[in-house]
Amino acid sequence: MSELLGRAAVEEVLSTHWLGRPVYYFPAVGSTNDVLGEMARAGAPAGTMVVADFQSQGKGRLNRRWEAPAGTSLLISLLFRPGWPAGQAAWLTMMAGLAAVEAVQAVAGLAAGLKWPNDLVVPAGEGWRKFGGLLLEGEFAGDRLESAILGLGLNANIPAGHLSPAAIRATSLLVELGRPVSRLKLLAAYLECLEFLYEAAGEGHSPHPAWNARLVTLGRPVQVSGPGFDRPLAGTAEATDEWGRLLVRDPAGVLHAVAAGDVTLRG
Ligand code: BT5
Repeated sequence: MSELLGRAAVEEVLSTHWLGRPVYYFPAVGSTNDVLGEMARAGAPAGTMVVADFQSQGKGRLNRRWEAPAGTSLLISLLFRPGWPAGQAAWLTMMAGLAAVEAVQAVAGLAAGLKWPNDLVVPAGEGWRKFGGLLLEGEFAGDRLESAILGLGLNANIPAGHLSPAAIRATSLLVELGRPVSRLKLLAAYLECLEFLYEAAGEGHSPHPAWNARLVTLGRPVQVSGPGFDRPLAGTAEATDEWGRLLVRDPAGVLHAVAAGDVTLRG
């Protein structure tokens, strides 16, 4: 079992100016995104963070579940109030993915990648194994992203036998490295990097090139499925665009820009 979290312990390691402040720590919650969502509606400031050691109703996309044993993971949500054009919302997921793999590299020495659109993965054979995921929930006012809750679940120290049985190809940093990783150090590194990227984005620096370079899915035969598809789209994942859409070339040569979905490798 890794070190305990807790508000004081988190505050002590934070090196950010505003991101992750104030900190609200809960030993157990339903979902950190839901708790922070309520705080946001009550006027919480940008930067507010909710950290938990256990979630009974952890959420993935499309009402899927995010499952992690108590005290083993990073389960956090951050509040942003960007005021960006709505189409730019995916930048937050991009920046968070980049910050998470940078943190994993810096703290654990593990080269990680990103699987479009929101997975943290390590390469494994021809494919990958997932050790984390991001969940962005936005509130829009007209064409503006008024506020956004950015959730991160990162399997730091989940032992092999305790990975969610529902999860396909799940792993943890502990499983990959054979030793536990400090969740506090990971958290501090994640926030520092994310704050830097967010401020750079405010000055017009797009996270897209760096994010695109970390994607493990490009140039490969894929199948994309999801609520927006009558049947799965098969093709080659050629590239992504500035707004995070996956550009898939089908066998007839038509290029499809996919905003949301699930990607699996073909063949
Ligand atoms: C995600 O969704 O990957 C986003 C996960 C975000 C979780 C964080 S935790 C803090 C914050 N508060 C919340 O309530 N949520 C966020 P998606 O791409 O839809 O993937 C969900 C799928 O991942 C599930 O259907 C399982 O197959 C798999 N899964 C569940 N738990 C997992 C785990 N611990 N590790 C790897 N895969 C898992």
